[in-house]
Amino acid sequence: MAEEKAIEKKAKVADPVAASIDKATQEMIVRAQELGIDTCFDRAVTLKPCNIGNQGTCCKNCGMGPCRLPLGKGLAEGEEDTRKGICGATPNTIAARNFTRMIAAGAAAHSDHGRSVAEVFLSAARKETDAYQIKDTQKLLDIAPYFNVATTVKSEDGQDLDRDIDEIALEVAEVALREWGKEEGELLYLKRAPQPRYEIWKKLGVLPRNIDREVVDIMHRTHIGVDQDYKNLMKQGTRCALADGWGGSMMATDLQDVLFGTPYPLQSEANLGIMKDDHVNIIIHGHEPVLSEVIVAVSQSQEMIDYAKSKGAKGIQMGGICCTANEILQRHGVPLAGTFLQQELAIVTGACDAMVVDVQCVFQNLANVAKCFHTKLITTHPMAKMEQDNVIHIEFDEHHALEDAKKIVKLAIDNFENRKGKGSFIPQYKSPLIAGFGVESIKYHLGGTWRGDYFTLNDNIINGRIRGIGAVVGCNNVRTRHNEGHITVVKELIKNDVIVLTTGCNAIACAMEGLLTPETAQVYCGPGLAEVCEVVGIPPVLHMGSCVDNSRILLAATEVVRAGGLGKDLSEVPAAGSAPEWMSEKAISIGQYVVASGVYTVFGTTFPTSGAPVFQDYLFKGHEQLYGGMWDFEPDPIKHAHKMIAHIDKKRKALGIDKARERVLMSMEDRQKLSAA
Ligand code: NFS
Repeated sequence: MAEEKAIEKKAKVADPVAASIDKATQEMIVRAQELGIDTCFDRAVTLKPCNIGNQGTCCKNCGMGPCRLPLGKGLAEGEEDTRKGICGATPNTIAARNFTRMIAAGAAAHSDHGRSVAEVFLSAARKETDAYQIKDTQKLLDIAPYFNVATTVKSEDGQDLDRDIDEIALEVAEVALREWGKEEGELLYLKRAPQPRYEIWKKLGVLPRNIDREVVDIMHRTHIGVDQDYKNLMKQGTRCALADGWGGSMMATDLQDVLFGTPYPLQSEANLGIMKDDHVNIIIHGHEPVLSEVIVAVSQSQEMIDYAKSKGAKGIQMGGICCTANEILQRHGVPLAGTFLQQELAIVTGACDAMVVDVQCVFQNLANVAKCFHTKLITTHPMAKMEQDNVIHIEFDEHHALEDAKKIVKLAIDNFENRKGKGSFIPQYKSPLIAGFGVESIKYHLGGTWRGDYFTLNDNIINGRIRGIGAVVGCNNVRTRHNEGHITVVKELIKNDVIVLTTGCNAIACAMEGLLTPETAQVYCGPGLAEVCEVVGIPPVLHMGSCVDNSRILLAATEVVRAGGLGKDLSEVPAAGSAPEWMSEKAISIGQYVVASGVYTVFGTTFPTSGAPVFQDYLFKGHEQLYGGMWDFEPDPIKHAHKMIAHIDKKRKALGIDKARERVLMSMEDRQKLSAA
């Protein structure tokens, strides 16, 4: 009997190879299981998702429900859908309400992150803090006009004089911060989109008024008894998503760049193997770089390095998880410790002296895992605390940022000696990478010194060496094999000459797989893309930052339109979006603003509207008529990539550049035949 129970128990843990394609992850899953510590991979085996919620047709917006309307075997051709909730809500209404609420939550998370940055920016502009200064004055001058802030003043004799940079910073900070709650008008950054795109949004009535209002509007209209028309719900969903992509997220990126520096390509490494046995290991996890920036600076100070050495360590090794990882990587080269699904595993190494978290994508189970080791788990944000008693809360405030950061780093160093004799296990896997691409650096790299612009990229798309652009982004989802979707989609795209722009956990997955190096081009790319990468010296997969930095992808695509030859609007560019392993509400908000920006976007894993086919059809096909971009769902990664490629080819054909590609990709044999003829 006891034996049976043991077998039963054994059967309920994850199979490491089925759970992840990554060797480091597999080893750590095994180690956790040996130590009797459960991780998300094991919990996914025992905890099945709800099949009704999964379809988007469970309504729990009032106390009469939850009203659960599963689709069952589906509807026969012509069969009427008679499902309805207590109030009469149809599956379309319920799925649309749930979907728009996901957008609201996602937009709120990104945009509140943006607000925090704007607040710190204001403090810096007012010189209330020593920890932050304006680092990139050129970027400040570049963005000021979008906030209607003048960068020059007229002298008495009519000459343009440069305005004081501090004055500009202060005005930008004040105007930017107002974007969250201003009473009238529309978001200022919307005008950064190509004019025809802006006109579409205007015509359809989806120009966001301010950021907070669009979120509140969704919460109101999805309350019981308000909006009961799925199209009208999605109109607001779009408005809110645009407030994220072309508002909160875009301002987060820009203000971070001004404060912390605009990223330029740099080298680093990725995966759990970046941790070091003889160093103090500090893992930073979460999203907002206002804290991590200062922690990185403090941990690199001689004072702290000496202190670490005095405690017997050789130095301090920082590593990042999730989007904080991408932020400190792209600006400082701090290595990536892993993706969203590796957060518990970083502690299971036994070598993590402190894990510092702020907001978003942080597992509550970290506290339970930390209990089994010496690891100090430190929460830092007033909005994100944990109930477990082993968690230390050090509230971070920009006004005493340096002291807070010092306290945290010291705590980690003091904890180093508690690791002694307990044994650690760091999986020996890491890959080299190049990260830190953005609108500015693409301009430089693909434009060259003489023609610093997007013409070269456009030329290569027009002549067919580059087939198109794939934006592959988003999370890991434990319901699918860790990183398999990400890597398969990306490899299939570059094999077919589609250059990939990546952010978020996809960027980390690509880094772990070694795809973020120029050498990758010769191994995995089709001949056209390989040639371009070799000539220019870039990887075929460009790391563009964290998830709020998807705004960089929007602006890069806008530059492509501006450079000419590839249409007048984003919807005409041979490009497609993808989130092969999405899981978060932020991903839904991103998907919606990318679709509303005119881009075909495919999601993998699962789709949260499958129980409402009419509504889903509206997202998948109806949106194309409205926005020129639409959603799609494809869990098979190879088919997923080929749907993107088919869309890219459709756009090439519409632009009349499909023939060029056929010429470029002719084999040597074909060419010889031609010249013989
Ligand atoms: Ni994006 Fe960042 Fe990762 Fe998904 Fe979470 S880290 S903001 S939400 S899981 S990509």
